[in-house]
Amino acid sequence: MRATAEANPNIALIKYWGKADAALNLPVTGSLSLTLDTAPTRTTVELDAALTADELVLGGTRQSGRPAERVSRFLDLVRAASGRDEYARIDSVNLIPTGAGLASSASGFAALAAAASAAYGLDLDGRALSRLARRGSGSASRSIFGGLVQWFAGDDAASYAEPIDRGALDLAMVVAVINDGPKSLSSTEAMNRTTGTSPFYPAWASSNPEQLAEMLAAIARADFTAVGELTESNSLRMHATMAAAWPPVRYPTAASVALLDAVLALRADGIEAYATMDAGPNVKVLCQPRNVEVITARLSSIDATARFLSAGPGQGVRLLDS
Ligand code: 2P0
Repeated sequence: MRATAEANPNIALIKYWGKADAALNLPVTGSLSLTLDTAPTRTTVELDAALTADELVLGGTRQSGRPAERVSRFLDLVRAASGRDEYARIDSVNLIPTGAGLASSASGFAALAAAASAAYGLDLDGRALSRLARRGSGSASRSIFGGLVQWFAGDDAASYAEPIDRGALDLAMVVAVINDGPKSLSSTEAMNRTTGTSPFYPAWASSNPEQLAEMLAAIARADFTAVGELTESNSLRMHATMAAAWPPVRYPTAASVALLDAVLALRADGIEAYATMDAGPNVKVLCQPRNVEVITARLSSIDATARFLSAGPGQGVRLLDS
């Protein structure tokens, strides 16, 4: 009747951008990510027969409106599967607040899926948990697992995530947290606008599986350079589809572009660094652990107002004593 779970954010190296089915949250293409070892979300779910509605508390603040409804709709799925109808109290915190919204819906719904399914008495394996987390937020399906993770496109039964052996690949990520300007469009809205209006979207949908296959091959031969080049290329392609939507969707700001230039300059100097960006202005740099310091120093010399985090491969979702 009460359970607590913790999950980490993940950053896609081959992106998810576009839904084949909005109700089931099925992606148009597969994607592949790295779960990070920082900024976990910890969530407790407690059933209470006296409640007349779910109660959501995020970071100590009681929520209403859209976030609360989204969580309640998600819990409806868990109630339907468990045959229990009690409402629940949900208490969720980001243990290392980054102020960056660092994939918080991924860690958030992964932790919620694990805590809620345990609290309602469902015994789900990793695959079933990943399918459940997907219904809350697509990218959450990947935060169920640690390290490199692939999420499959397909129907409801086939669209889940699975961990991939990273072999001898030594991976790290430097995250530049840029705080400028108002919060942009939500990724769900941006995705729907892109699929609905961008003439480049069909090219994305057909080429993304090719880059995913190339990425899997690069990982299998532990070819860091190919992994990095594919990561940067895939991100640029995704943002190009958005630039061609109408009204256009553009997440990179001038500060982001300055950091993208700095990453190019690092490579020109022989330091392997590859940039990727998501639904916001922050720049994430895929690198090898030995280059984290030099990359952070260079990027901070370009942008003195950004904050920098570094991360390695992190673990998948886990239940804690509650
Ligand atoms: C990704 N992003 O693969 C892509 C790349 C952002 C850019 O998944 O609508 O919050 O909840 O399924 O998972 C962010 O979108 O979207 C995301 P919903 P989600 O990481």
